[in-house]
Amino acid sequence: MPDVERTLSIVKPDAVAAGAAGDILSRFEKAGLTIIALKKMQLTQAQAQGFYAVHKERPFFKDLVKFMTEGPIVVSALEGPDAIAKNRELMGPTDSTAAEAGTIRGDHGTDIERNAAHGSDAPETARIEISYFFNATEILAPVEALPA
Ligand code: 3AN
Repeated sequence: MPDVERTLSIVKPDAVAAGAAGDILSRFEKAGLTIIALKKMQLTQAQAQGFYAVHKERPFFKDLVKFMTEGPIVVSALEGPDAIAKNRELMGPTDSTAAEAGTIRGDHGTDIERNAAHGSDAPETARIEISYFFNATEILAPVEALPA
């Protein structure tokens, strides 16, 4: 049995501006992932810098922060069997020019930076990234976790 995992997804400003947020969320649901938290927001510079802090020494950091703050994003927490790998498979590779048609980045991305979507890369980063955007009351708890 695959592990039931949670992952953080971001529909990035390029895909939101193109009106592709609904298509992208629908791909997650069709693949068996459940949206357990969802919001639309525009990141401040500080929020984008904090989210991508692991990349702060990389040459593309400044441009990445500029891109991620240029317009609204749609952030969701997804839950389901192998959610982390499944989301990354649906997205395709980081570089949209290398992504196959039928993947999110192949259909909605432009290049390595303007690549339509983000997905967590491991369980520990998923936990940190979900809590960066959602507090406990914003995440749908499984029924069995609710008090009787
Ligand atoms: P992924 O989002 O596929 O896990 P990461 O974590 O390596 O990729 O990179 C985070 C984000 O930084 C990417 N989604 C992309 O927007 C941007 N990025 C990564 N590598 C480059 C690069 N060489 N040039 C420009 N932007 C990049």
